[in-house]
Amino acid sequence: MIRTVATKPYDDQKPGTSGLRKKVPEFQQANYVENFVQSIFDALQGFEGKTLILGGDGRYYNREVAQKVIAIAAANGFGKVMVGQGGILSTPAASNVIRKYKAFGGIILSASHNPGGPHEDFGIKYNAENGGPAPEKLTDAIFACTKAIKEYKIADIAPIDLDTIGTVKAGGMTVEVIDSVADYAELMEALFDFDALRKLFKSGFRMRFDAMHAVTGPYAKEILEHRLGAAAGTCRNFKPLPDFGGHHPDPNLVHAKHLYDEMMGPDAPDFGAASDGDGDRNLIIGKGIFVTPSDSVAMLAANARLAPGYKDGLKGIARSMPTSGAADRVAEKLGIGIYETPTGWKFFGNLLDAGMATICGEESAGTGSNHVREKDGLWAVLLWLSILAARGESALQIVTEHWATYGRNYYSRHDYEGVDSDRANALVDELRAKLASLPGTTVRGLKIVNADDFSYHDPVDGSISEKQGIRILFEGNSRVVLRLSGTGTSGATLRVYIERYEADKAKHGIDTQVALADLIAAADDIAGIKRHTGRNKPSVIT
Ligand code: G16
Repeated sequence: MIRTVATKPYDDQKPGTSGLRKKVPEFQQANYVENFVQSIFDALQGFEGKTLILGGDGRYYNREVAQKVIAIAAANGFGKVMVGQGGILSTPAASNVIRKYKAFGGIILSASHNPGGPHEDFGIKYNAENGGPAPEKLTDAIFACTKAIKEYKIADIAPIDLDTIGTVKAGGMTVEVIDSVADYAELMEALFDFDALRKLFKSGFRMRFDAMHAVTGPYAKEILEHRLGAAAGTCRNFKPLPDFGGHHPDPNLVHAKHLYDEMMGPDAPDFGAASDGDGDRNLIIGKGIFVTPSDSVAMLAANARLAPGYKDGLKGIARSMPTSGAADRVAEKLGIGIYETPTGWKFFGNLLDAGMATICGEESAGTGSNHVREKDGLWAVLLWLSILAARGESALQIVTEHWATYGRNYYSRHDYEGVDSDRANALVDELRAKLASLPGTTVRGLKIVNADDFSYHDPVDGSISEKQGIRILFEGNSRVVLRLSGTGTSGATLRVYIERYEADKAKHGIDTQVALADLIAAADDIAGIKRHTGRNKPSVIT
């Protein structure tokens, strides 16, 4: 039976950088999930009888919400829901499944790298038929529906057994529980030379992969240990847990410090990597060398031809605006296009669909290619392994040689988390108001040549996205970028991105924070970071 249930709108269901993210208790309010899911369907057209993909990162509340989505999808007229076993699909795996089975779209239950548990974060996002995050036009339409919603439709069906692979009928709709890993592993086999990777591991190559008790555990175990023959124990923390073992599944130098320490230690394996809550981010650490995400996208792009999936070369590279310019130099050398987009993977979709870009990357530990329409943590790991295998060199050698060829972009991001929202907005407003007066002035001996608020003109659909980050450009191509995060759930997170380009090989061995010290001080002088936030230092430095 289908029920139509009267409801009242919530006024805070605006999707952020990547879907709606809130604390679990907020999602547990009466009809909160139902309202949002119904609003997604209200904003869409033409899905009657079609297939919806459903999966999540396995965090607390994943199963309950998966059941609700199925019941609401049935009541709204979907023909079929394909759901990952246990309600689990990594974000890139979900993107792949949407594309592979030509689904109408998909719902992904994830708050990505944010912590999980009864008092931590949850999230819901919609991906369209190209497998990518809903574009802004659609997220705006969803938000408009959440503000006007009066009722939702739900089918009275018994909870689906999400653990048993197979097909059942429910509420006039088909529900198919699929293996969460198989389709994704098959896609990776098509892109990479698994024989070459097996040889690498057979030769004694040692690796450590930390799944951080998040969704990539089963994927990494299957691909690295079972299919590629990496030694048992290569994958650590591989069992997905609803609270990620009490940790923060964010693969950065703070939350994956144990991996960093191991990789810098005397008995370090040859290669270390980690992924986040929903499997789209990656952390790459070679023996004795951390590779910044911005450098990683440049190095992957420069060497991608070494993997079969990219042997014909790249069409173009896209990076988010705050990501360093390292990839620009690679694109220039390869003679291909380079595109600078706002933060958010959704902005890459058009470029990938139009065949203008093949590899995309972001400073926030995200790299991916046109194989799906999301960033993909394990894909980045497999491409790095393919490059290491083909070149027969260590990560340290590859990085050093890359800098020698292209120059080094010293780069760091300073995050001020949980800042009072009014204070953070005041900082941004004050800075915006003085942008026009900055060019020509000198701060800490650094001459400002330009200052603006980034605005993106999508070359494919002509849409314009404004106020996407404040850029302060200094003489010599150094820059500072400031913006507020769109993924946090408590207060505001101020992100300060600092970058300096250094062509001289003799100056490539400086500690990053030392190399950027004057720019960091200048950023505070210009934006009044300490004054506005009341903080003496960032909460996280990456
Ligand atoms: C999401 C987006 C990314 C973005 C990141 C950080 O990643 O998909 O495109 O770079 O958030 O965004 P912000 O700086 O606004 O917090 P994820 O891994 O959280 O889905």
